[in-house]
Amino acid sequence: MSAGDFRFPKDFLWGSATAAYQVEGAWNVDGRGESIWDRFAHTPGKIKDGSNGDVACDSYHRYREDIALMKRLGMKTYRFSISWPRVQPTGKGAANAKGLDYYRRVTDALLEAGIRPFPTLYHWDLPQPLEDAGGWPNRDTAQRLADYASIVADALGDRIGQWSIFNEPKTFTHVGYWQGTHAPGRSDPLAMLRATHTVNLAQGMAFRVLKAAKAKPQVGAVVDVAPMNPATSSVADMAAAQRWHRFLNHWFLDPALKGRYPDDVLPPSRMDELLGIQAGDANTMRAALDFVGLNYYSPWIVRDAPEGNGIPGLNTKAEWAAGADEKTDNGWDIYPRGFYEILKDMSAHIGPLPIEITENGAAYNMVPDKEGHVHDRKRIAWLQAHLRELSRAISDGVPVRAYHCWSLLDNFEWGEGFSQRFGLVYVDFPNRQKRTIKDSGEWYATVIAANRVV
Ligand code: IFM
Repeated sequence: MSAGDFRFPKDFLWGSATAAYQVEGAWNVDGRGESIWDRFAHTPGKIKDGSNGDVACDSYHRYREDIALMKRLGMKTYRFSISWPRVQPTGKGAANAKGLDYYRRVTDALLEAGIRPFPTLYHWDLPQPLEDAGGWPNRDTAQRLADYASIVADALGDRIGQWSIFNEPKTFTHVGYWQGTHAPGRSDPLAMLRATHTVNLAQGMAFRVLKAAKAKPQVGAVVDVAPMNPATSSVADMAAAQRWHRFLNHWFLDPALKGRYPDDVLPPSRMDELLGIQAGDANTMRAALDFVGLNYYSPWIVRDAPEGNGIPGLNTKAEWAAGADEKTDNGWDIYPRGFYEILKDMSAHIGPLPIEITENGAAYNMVPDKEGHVHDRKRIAWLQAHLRELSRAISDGVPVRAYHCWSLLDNFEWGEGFSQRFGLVYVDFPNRQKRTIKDSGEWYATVIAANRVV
């Protein structure tokens, strides 16, 4: 490979990703139940711009238009999520036939367009009644997820070849139950720890359910990962960065692949009590994952915090930063090299399992010019730099087989509402949801067509 010529393997899959609550809208249509994100976003003061996902991109009604856009850009894989309260409104009991029909229609339309349907079972929208019963810190929620998985597998299991179970379990447990800035908005570090254990149990249980589906699918985990850089070269900061690395990057993979939690994060004598571990849990958590999905945005800087941080023994203070001068519009550091670093690192950790990049992208908030064009050159530069690092990692032996840009569309960015735009396609929300392919979308189409980045 010469400088300026970054190639990808033959049959590499290019596509994009979205999530149900961020794009679907139709929050109370056709029998959909309430999720924790409906409740959270409807609570004044929780979302930066006071918005919510009630309508979002209205993809519930416009999915055909969105699939046509993907096809026009040459995409071959679409990572979307299934809304739990749309298919099982209270998180328990009977399925909602209209909700399942929607995902059948989406799946069939993708297949017809020659695009791989790649669903995620859970992208953060827990049915509210399950949160009222204790949410993820309540271990019963694991069985609820397995039941929901079985409903979805019965309905779609004949036509899906690859499933992901959770999206970013670290983010929804930490930000939802510890920091409290995402739904359900709790600030309880010990509840967060319990939540992580329930999620690991649920992952193993749902894995077995999905593996039994008709199409004999591959089933994987999607985790958000990042290099954890020590704030200084002191022994204490370096050890803290290692603890944070294991807690964030390995916490939801080791239980599946090894049947145990990473060492040296929690005090060994208190693990069972803090996580609520019971006899047999190691086997329940195990899942021989067929692939691992990795999401990458930006690294962390970590320092030792002997004063503690609410998690017994963890003693870290971590910042979502890389010390870079340049930032995206939502203030995240731009550090493409971190993509290469974490891919090498995670690949060494998980062994020869295939990897998919399930999310990677940037928030830039350019709007259309007078002619209606969106010249988002900064996003092109961001993607180009990251794709070069990805190509380097692949050349160095990391077995990555797919890349999903986050996101296909500008959408509801959780606590940031609609203030941050990640899309390759601009969405004019007040103007009848008009979609406009940005310059970055056209550029991405040329990358896909050439299967290389210059
Ligand atoms: O929008 C989110 C997505 O839902 C999960 N990963 C990070 C994205 C950007 O913040």
